[in-house]
Amino acid sequence: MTDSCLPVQGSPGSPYTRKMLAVLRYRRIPYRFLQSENDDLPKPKVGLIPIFYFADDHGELQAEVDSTPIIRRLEEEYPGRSVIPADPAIAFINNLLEDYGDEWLTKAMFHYRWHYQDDIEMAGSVLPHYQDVTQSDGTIAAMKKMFSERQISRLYVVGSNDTTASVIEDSYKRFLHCLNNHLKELPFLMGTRPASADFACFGQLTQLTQFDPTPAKIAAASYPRVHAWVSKMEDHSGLDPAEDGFVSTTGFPSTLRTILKEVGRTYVPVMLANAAAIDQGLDEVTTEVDGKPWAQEPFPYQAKCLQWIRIEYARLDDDDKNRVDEILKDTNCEQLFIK
Ligand SMILES: N[C@@H](CCC(=O)N[C@@H](CS)C(=O)NCC(=O)O)C(=O)O
Repeated sequence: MTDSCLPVQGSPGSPYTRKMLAVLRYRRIPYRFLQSENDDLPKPKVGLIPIFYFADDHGELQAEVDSTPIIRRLEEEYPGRSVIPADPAIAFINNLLEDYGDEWLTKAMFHYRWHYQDDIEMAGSVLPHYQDVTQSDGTIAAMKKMFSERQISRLYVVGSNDTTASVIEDSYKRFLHCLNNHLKELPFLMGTRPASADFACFGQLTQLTQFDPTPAKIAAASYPRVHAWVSKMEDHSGLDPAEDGFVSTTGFPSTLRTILKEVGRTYVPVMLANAAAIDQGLDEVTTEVDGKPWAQEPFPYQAKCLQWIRIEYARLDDDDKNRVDEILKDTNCEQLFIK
């Protein structure tokens, strides 16, 4: 390929786009950010953003989506400044936290954005401009209506409904609290250098703490440290990571274990109930989170995520598995691997 800048299509309002742009900046991978659709480029198999265009062996661009495997592919194609810890046990914990960011925090993001009137108004008014800021007010108004109605009608996908609203909101507040405490000790989730879990949580938090008015107010009022962390995460191209900057299983930070307990309280029961519902062909997932009822439609992609985590766990050797088990003991995350 003549142009060595990796083309990426996405939008500033997309948490996964923000996750990936921040990875590219931190890793110093040259890219070009396409903020609108380009008909000359191939379409991905699934209509999601961000889309990465990788050249194949013949130099033809192929469209890829799904941030988690793309991060692993970038690790292979661009050496240095890795966001995946070298120790397999710590890498496993990182992957679990990355999935929590991608698959659980996104529930809070989507819920707040399309549940509350102030938030609907904000997202509905601003997001349509991201395609093209010169669009007329009339065009924007029509898009605002269409887009908001579509997104509100899809709240069920992430499991936001009257039963789950308070569970999702309580979990967002607890996560901010735990992250804030952790950041008093360490600048990143996995140590003194950023890992893919940081980027996943960051992506969702760009919207939650800095865009959508209801969750942003909560963050600004009580967690200015987290607000600042999010702004800093956007561009760590100037950070020089220490080779041994990731945490280790000996002396594992207690504040990170507290975050894992939060993961075990919410993400774990819902991921398990979701996978069980899909296995049994049920049309509703029901469980309890934190003693409160949870009900949503099954989400097949999240059952796959659980399968990937289980495969990864099964691949750990005995020593790595023991060290992971020791960290996850009594966090409820260990339930993910008990069949
Ligand atoms: N698992 C995917 C999720 C990507 C995703 O859900 N993207 C959202 C935007 S943030 C999307 O494209 N939704 C489809 C739509 O809005 O039509 C990833 O990690 O990249």
